[in-house]
Amino acid sequence: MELVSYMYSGEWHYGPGMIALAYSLKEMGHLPNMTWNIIWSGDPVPGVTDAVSRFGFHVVERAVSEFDIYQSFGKESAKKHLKRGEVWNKLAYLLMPEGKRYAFIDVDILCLNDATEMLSLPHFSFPQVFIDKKVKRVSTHFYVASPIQELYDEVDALLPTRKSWPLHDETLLNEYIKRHQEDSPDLLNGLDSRWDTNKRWERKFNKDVWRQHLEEAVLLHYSGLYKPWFDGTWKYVSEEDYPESHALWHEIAAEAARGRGGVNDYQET
Ligand SMILES: [Mn+2]
Repeated sequence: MELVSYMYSGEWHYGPGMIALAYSLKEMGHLPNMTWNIIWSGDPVPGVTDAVSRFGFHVVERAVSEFDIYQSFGKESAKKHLKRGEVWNKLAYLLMPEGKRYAFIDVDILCLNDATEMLSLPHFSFPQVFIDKKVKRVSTHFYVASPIQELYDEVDALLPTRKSWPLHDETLLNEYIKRHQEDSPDLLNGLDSRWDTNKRWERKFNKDVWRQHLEEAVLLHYSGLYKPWFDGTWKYVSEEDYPESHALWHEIAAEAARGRGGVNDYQET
């Protein structure tokens, strides 16, 4: 089992998120030393790899541009439908060598409780979320899978047929699962809400329910455009306020900075 993450290295990069996640996976998650494959779109953000290595992960960097990610799947005609590689980032595990299980993890996540169960999760373990009372879809900020040639080929065939992907890679995966679940009802290992706790629940549930979720959460996802580390610097979106979740992130990021021997170790760019 290895970890895989995709990192965008533009102006609003996720470097601080990755460092806080690495620290939390070690300290709260009790994960053993693992290989963490970081797939960079563009140049690596300085300091991130060192910080993650210092927490005990063996970092393997793959510098591929968004275009390379696309190209590795072939199909020239699909190029025009791509926006910043969004369709591909959470399918980045498909670029990894076959024969292993990978845990793909977004870097806008904190680990809050023991995550060692992750090591024994089977192929195609996804959190499942309801889009309405009946229909479930999988969510892709964290999942465990082995690269599948068939999925790779289907993505390649599907991409040129659509102009937009409302949920980007999630749309692709959900379509794939829908098509194959009839033949293989056991295709999917659905994960419970401990793997899918979201900062937005801070306003969706009352305080007691929200805090109960936090107590049990293995992973807390900071979804949406506005990330806690953008505080005071994000000029495009006036995003909603999640004071408890954001305070928690800052608390853990500060601990992570101390754990690395000082906040100034990490150079913001
Ligand atoms: Mn995310």
